[in-house]
Amino acid sequence: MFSFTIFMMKNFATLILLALFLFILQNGNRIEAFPDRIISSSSINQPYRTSYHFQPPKNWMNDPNAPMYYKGVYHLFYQHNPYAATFGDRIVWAHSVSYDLINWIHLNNAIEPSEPFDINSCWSGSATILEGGEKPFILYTGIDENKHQVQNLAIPKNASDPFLREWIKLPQNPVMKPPIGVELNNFRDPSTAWLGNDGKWRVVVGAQNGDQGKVILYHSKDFVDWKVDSRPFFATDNTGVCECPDFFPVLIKGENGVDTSFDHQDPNFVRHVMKISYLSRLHDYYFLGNYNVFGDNENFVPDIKFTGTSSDLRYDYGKFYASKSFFDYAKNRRILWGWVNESDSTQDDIQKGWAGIQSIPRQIWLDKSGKRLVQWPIEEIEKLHDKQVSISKENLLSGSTLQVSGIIASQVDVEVVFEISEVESAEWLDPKGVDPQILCSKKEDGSRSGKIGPFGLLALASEDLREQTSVFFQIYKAPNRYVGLMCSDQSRSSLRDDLDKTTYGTFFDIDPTQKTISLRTLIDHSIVESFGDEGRICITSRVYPSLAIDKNAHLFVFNNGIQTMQISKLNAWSMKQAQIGYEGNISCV
Ligand code: DQQ
Repeated sequence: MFSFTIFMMKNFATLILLALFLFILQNGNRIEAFPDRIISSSSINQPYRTSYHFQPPKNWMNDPNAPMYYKGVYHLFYQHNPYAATFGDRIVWAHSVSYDLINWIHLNNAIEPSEPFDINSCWSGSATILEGGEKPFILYTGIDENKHQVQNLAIPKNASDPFLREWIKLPQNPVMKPPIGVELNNFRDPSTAWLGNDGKWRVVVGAQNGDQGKVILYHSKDFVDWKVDSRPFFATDNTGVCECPDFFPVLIKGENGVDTSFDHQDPNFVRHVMKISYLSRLHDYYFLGNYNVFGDNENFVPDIKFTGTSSDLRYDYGKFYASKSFFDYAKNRRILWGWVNESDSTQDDIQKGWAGIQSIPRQIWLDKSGKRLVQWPIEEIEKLHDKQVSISKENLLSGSTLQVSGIIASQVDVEVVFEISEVESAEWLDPKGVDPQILCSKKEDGSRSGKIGPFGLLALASEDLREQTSVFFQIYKAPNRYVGLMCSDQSRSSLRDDLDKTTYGTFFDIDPTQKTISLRTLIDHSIVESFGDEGRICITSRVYPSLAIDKNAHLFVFNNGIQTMQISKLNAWSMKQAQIGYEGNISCV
């Protein structure tokens, strides 16, 4: 019999429900119902806690680690400081499980510093499931007794426990030490491994030497004894360390995902993605390209090299870092998680008692153009859809703002499709050398105006619009093509002035035959997570309104362009709270 500690129970009825829920779990039956959430996002003291984005009960969280699907259960581990709302020098792997990636049960920490090879922190890593889905291995970075970075292996104590509650560190640890040409404190974040046609496992690890960022390849026959490949698998100059490399195949056609070990030799079916988190920029960049295996020589060659300019491809042009994907065997899809950090001060985080949330898990696949990836919130979030309001075929005249009433605008999923007519009349802009982020921040007489756009949404807005986070598009005619600009402007997101209110933005290609442009935005108290042009462009921001809180938050659609825009359709759903259970010695804010 295991014991449970339940904190912050508001009433006896909830306690009974939770006990019943855990009793059923303990007896091996899968149930979909979760107990009522214990922390209320609408609490006066906690207006910025989210309702349906993943976050720990309290304290600091950063990178998602080792997401996986195992024996009917989704697992998310994450970098966590259990002692404070700030990053620390004893980072652990916290652990939560879910049946649907939306409702979660927080478990005890899975991996904590305890041995010479990880005594100063257990940093990021990944899971690989071996032996036909029966044996999950975790490779993670340990900060050892000398503060050097090494890679370690952990396996479940009891692989038949679908919750994988307890983990054992292997006696062979560390299984990788910084090789020659790699800095001792810049060697970290092993990826999910893949199996080559020669029966050997491969894994990549992020590293740095001088200003060069490197991704280093290792081989192993047994997953325990690893041999380094002395040639970098992938490298970029003047970038600094490559954190959290993620390397995986994507199908050329279709939205399904494939296992990381999918036949890597077949270029007719798959392309490869290398994602790097560059610490120097705190952004996640991805490269599409070829995975080459020529005898002993293996590398990844990107179609387009890193330029260090705004034309490099990113998963998200706002706040989104240290992301990790996994192949979901249950639904044949690849799912991406990313860490979304705060935009308030460390002092604010200490006061709130927490910092860091995860993005909504996103399904990810290759766009039909083959030139970029598409990301879309997993279908399961629709389970949280509550009251719906719709608008269709409504004209938005130049300078107009239309309120979307009848929903809880502080926790909403909204999708709007605008009709683009007369794209030929778009104003001229040569995007070469123009920084989209600066263009997004430009305001003429307080409100931008162009021919087609800006048009979009005002999220987490106060009734008088003094507070608003505006997510919008503007369309331009460029040399030989049309381009869209997508922006998320946080400059008026709060009356508070002690916040990072950087405006985010990017250019993207518009197909001239395209008649509509869509924007889906997930609003959740302090996060505005947007998917533009059917998920080809994502921008996530963190905002902390002082007026537009809970029931005082409003949602508007607007058009500041000269040309009338038609809302072809708009659907908005108030979102229910995700249900969160607690097991083990977990305490809440
Ligand atoms: N976070 C981890 C590192 C990783 C970094 C430490 C990325 O392993 O490189 O918490 O955010």
